[in-house]
Amino acid sequence: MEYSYISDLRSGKSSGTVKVRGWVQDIRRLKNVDFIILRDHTGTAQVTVKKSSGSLGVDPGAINRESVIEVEGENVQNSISKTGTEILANRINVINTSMAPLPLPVTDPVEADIETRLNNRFLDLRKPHIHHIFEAESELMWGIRKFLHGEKFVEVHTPKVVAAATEGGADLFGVKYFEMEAYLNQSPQLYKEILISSGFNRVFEVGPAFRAEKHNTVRHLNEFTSVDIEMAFSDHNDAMSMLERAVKSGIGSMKSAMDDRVELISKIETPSLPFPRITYRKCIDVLHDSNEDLEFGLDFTPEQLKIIGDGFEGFYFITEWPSTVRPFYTMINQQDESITNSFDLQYKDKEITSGAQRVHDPVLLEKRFRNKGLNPKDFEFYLNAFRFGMPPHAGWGLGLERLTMILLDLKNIRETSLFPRDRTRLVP
Ligand code: AMO
Repeated sequence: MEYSYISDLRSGKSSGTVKVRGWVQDIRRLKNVDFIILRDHTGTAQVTVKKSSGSLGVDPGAINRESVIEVEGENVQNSISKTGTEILANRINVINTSMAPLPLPVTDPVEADIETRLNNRFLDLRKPHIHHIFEAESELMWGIRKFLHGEKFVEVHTPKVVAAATEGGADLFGVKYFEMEAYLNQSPQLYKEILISSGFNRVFEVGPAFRAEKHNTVRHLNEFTSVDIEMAFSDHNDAMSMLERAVKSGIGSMKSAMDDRVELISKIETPSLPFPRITYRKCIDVLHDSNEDLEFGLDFTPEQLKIIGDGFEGFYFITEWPSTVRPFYTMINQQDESITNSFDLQYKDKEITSGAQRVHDPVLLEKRFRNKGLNPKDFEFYLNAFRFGMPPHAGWGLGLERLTMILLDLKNIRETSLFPRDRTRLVP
């Protein structure tokens, strides 16, 4: 007999005698009957063990919570049972016993603090509402992937152990690479651009990015998942259009797959396009009007982004960032050299994505390196790709954990990373 998932019992897909397996979430013992709440990744079912049934093979009272068992029995629809599904057990087999007590309860209504939860992440992830975050993230990513495939992007995989910094030298993790000095990559930026010179018209990558940022905040991880694209013969406006459509596709996928699992997701509105845009200069005016002054050429603080974000319902772009705050690869605006053809996608006060048209002229690129105090010689492998025919190009990098966090209205980015890496956490 094949095994059923618990959701199949509820939907009526499996009926009669069934076999299910999962974790013992709870056991309630009454005089003549024991109830086991059995959980698999699709839900919970009540397993009813009549004391008179005798020859089940095990004593339910001796099974520790969170042990893995399999149950064979009759599936009956039961509107009285909390789970809506009842299995009258004929046979129970304990596959693997859990130790007791549990270091973290799986069903406790009072949530433990985040550090205790992360220390015991394997148990924390068994909680359905925590598990659903990652199913939602997967659906979100699937919607973005599907969209990019439809737009003829090629998925690529670039090295994570590299010789040069892309997003500023200070935030690099150094690693020993045999007799050479190496770093963990901060972004696939240089490689995705090289691939444009290699004749890939459109590329995307979903992979880890490492930032040795020392600050411990609810928005930063030291290893995060970067969703990157790069497109040839394109500018920042093309990249923004691709981004808003990718985000919409991701949200659509998440909503249609998760509606019944996460109540909150049904409340997320599918955004209408195009997303509103505001220039950096206009943001300074907004800040000025609310008595917060910012000098042109500096980055916004979280408090300033909150004031700017208050003017928008949801997603919006901040465009035309000053060249002082954008990396060397960002294209200078042809009319005004103090600004760049760049953008950030914001949701309220949170930055989700950075992107830009890139410099494609190798002479200008060398100048940009020098202006930023960098030595072009350290980037020869990158510069070479610009010297033998590089098309104009543009792209963006999106933080997957941040997007999931804002969509699910979670307060800490660690909630959206399975095994977060932060300033003090390297285990599990
Ligand atoms: P940037 O450095 O702005 O741009 O990063 C892009 C996006 O990645 C996410 N992100 C982070 N998420 C969690 N923790 C962090 N420490 C962290 N740092 C960044 C954010 C951010 O918007 N090469 C460019 C992209 C490009 O122009 O294509 C880059 O990496 O959501």
